[in-house]
Amino acid sequence: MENKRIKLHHSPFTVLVEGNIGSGKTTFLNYFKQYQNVCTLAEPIEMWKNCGGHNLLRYMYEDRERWGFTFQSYVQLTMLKQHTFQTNSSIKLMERSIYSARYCFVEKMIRDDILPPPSASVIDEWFKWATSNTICPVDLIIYLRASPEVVYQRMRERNREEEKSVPLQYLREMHEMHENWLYHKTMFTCPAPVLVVNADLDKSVILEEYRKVTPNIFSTCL
Ligand code: DGT
Repeated sequence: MENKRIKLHHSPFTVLVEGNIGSGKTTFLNYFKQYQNVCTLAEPIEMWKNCGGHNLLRYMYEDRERWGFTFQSYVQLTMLKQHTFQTNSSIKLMERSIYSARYCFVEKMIRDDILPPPSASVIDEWFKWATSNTICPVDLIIYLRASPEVVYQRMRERNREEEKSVPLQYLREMHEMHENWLYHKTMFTCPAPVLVVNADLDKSVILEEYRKVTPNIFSTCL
């Protein structure tokens, strides 16, 4: 029988790009596409919008109580696929992670009573198994730190169909989840050192900000 165990043949320097909705994670990843030894893994949002023909992202925003567990289960699976993705590049940049899914989004659902305790336990058992089995290694976290008002404006401008009903208050609350985890470090542990980037800056000047952190990403892995 074929051995289907997950083996990580090559372990690249793995960087998680984290930050609130609309903080510029995709732009950050796109900036690094110019480097040949960097593998960039965008968030699997297209998969969330089409799981066997079902738009789970839309369902989740329409009825978080009904679809919260379904959505987070699928997010966790798709994130695990990203974490275990094999590359020969020396650096792997990932948009979000199994960690922000659990520590920010699932945690918010638990606090809002969206996820009943048994459902939260199932997610947690999977999460604990995955993160204690060295299949989700992390070396550095880039935190794109942006104010809720700025990301709200960006979210409105990009006009993603599924996000039309997302209020500023939700972005404020998600901001707090990210802040407590990655900035104040009062909630959960960080799986790697955190580098904070001012993500409020306008697109015209943000590339300069990205340029500043480039040595941190490259030097540590050489
Ligand atoms: P960017 O490039 O910083 O603008 O990134 P976004 O906003 O395209 O990507 P992200 O991950 O912040 O959010 C994409 C959408 O998916 C957004 O509506 C929030 C949602 N989302 C992402 N991960 C999770 C999750 O684990 N749970 C829940 N409930 N929603 C999530």
